[in-house]
Amino acid sequence: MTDLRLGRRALLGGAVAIGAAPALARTGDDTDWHALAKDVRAEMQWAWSHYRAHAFGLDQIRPISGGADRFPLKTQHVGLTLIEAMDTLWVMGLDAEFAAALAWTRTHLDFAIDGEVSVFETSIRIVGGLLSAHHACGAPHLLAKARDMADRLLPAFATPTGLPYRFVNLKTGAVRDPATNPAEIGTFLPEWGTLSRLAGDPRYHDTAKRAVVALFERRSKIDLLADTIDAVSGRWLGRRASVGSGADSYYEYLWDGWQLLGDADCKRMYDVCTRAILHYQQDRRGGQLWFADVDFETGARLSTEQDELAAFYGGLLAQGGARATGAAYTRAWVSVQDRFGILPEGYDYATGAPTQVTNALRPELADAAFNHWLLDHDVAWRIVGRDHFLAMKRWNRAPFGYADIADVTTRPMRQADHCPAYWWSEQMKYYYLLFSDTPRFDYQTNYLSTEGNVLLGFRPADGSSLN
Ligand code: IFL
Repeated sequence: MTDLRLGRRALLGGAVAIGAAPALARTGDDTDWHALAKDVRAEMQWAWSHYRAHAFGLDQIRPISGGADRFPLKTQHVGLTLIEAMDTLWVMGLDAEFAAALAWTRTHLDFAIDGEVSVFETSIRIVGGLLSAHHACGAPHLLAKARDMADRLLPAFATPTGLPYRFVNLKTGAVRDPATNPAEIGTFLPEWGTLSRLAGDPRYHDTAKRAVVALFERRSKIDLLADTIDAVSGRWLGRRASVGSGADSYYEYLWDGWQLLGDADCKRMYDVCTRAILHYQQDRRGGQLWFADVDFETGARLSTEQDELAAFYGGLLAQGGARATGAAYTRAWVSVQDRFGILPEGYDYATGAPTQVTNALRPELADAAFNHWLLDHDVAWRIVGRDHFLAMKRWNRAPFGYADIADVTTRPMRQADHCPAYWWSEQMKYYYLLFSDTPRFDYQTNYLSTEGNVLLGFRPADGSSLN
């Protein structure tokens, strides 16, 4: 197992301007950022009060009706929102709310359920959520439960290739669906590396690393990955190379393996993949930078449609050193936000038309703004985050919390009765960290997972260090 090396962000820090950013040069000078942070915190507290009253311990509150839905199991609640919200409550100083959630976890977390979950979703949300809550407060049972869940996911990786099946039964270990993708293969290492370090058991780290490397070794001759692969045979089933859905966090976690764990293999793999993506997928049109989907073996262009999920990618490119390119890509997404208010789930940059008019209360643009801001502290990124928050407050606020949008092109926007649990872990935390300058977070040395879980960087108010 690789030695833990902390703080790539600290090493990369320093005042580097984002370059000429006319599209971002909007008024921000008069914004009272700390007052805005208080508003974010108040919205979190308000939404939490509804979750507490109507759905406490259930997976996801329905923000229009006040009901609840289940995820990641179909048959039973596991308290997903509560797990995802905990470290956000903590970093916002909502200590009474955090304490109530922590008390619930002491008696209610039970993962011995005869039901099937997505291995990827369960790891980033539940293993990651429990680890970040443990990082916040040090409670040993949170670490034990994170480990218990990871143990239940491990059977999915028992394939000849080391690539995981997509689904596993939490009680029986029965696996299903080997037709998987880069994101569902390679989004484990920061959480599982952290778990190995804390538990003193290398199996989690080594299993996650094996899967990442096994996929990388199957890249094409031009160093691109396709979107679908058979976990048992290791044969590609698709041809589309993309930075969006199905691929996104594979690249994110290559960089993160280096950033959090100091794993030089991950840095090398990140550099190889990124060089190929920049060479074959970059598409500059009308003064904007986009990333086309291409054939993974020839580089031939397949599509100019972008998933909203890809809006995180500019922040990742900047973290990896390509700051101007990353900023240009994020600015392209900001121009779409300026047009629609809320990003559509799918957008064709060739036609300028949405290809999917929904929005699943997505955090990606706020995520990118936060990552850019951590690197250069340019107020332009705070403004992007501010506009993202204010648009969300205007269009997504519902009677019992925040809701998805069914159609971003209607006015008023039509809402859908669903609040994904990542909302509690991601954008609310990104906004707050971006605006608040809270002493509970180390802005130099930190690590946030793809789900916004803080695995490194929490600080107690008294300045001592946390676990
Ligand atoms: O689960 C979230 C996470 O950011 C991710 N993919 C999609 C979700 C948010 O849109 O990796």
